Amino acid sequence: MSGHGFLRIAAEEAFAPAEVLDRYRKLIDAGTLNDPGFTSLMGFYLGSSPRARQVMGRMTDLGKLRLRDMDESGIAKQILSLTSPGVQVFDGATAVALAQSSNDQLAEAIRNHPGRFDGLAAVAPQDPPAAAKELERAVRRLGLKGAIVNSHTHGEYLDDPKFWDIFEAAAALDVPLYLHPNTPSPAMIAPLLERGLDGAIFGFAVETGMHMLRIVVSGVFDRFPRLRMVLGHLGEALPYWFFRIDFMHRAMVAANRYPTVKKLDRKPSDYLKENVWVTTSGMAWQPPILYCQSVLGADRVLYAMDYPYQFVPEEVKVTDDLPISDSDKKKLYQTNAEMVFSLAQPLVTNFA
Ligand code: 1DF
Ligand code: MN
Repeated sequence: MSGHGFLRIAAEEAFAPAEVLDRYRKLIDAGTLNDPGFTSLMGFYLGSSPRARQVMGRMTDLGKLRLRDMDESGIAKQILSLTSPGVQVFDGATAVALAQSSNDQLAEAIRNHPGRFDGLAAVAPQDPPAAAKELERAVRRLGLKGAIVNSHTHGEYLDDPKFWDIFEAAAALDVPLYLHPNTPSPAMIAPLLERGLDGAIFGFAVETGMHMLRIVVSGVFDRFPRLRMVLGHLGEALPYWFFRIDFMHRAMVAANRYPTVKKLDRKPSDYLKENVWVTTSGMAWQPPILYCQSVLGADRVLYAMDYPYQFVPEEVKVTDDLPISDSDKKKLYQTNAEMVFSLAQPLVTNFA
């Protein structure tokens, strides 16, 4: 898998302990959760369709099968994370406990296959101080490289200051926070669900792009200027919107139109260019990859596959064949990920 002068690192690759999938099943069967997106999408993946079996058969594997698929598609390393929606659908106490056990299992898989895996910690936004503590444990004791949050948590978004312990911990530990998609929150899902647009086809991007914009306009990056975040799916469409977002944000601030829309230190797009990295997950198509490299810079775009949801081994050829320099290709596949996730950093083992 070498011989090109680069290693292919895939940055948004999912796994799930069987125990978490069991809990999803129980939650759906109980019928007590108000989250139509979760019920519909996870209900589908826990079912018996060929696609569900093919995805879930790979989801729980952190060994032979996964490594064989990586070898077949030329992936040197997966940066693993607990699948969406992580622990965010559970009650707080359950979520805190499951995040810990999932992170422990992830760390074990990383230890068992040196060089092939790294990982991002699951955290429970339901309990922000516990999430911050678990992130610290995951980074300092388990050697994980950051955290993942799967957009809304019970309909709530991270721009609410009650969640800012999580941003503070990520900034203090100097690790990135990956804002991964989730199905749209209950308050916005109905018209998407009616036409089957709630999931990865489009609803994920509507939900997650909006969530990132809420974070930007709320001033999170003014409060935490060194915070690094990562978005999948080539930035959930936001890079395409920079001009209009900047123009309208400025106009709204000038008109003093909303009490919640305040002047920021910088333009919205400045934060999206300088605090945010984007990955190519699920977007194996040259035009938007080249567009993102041109708008964000070649240092800001990282390769991801989105295994096992998106596993088409030949797709790697799309990125291999990009009409870009060898050095930009190495950034895309390898060095940007090494930089943003600090992959070379040794684990601090003397943390008490
Ligand atoms: C799908 C894709 C489902 C992703 C996911 O979670 C998910 C899909 C249930 O293709 O239906 O996380 N994804 O990461 O793109
Ligand atoms: Mn994904």
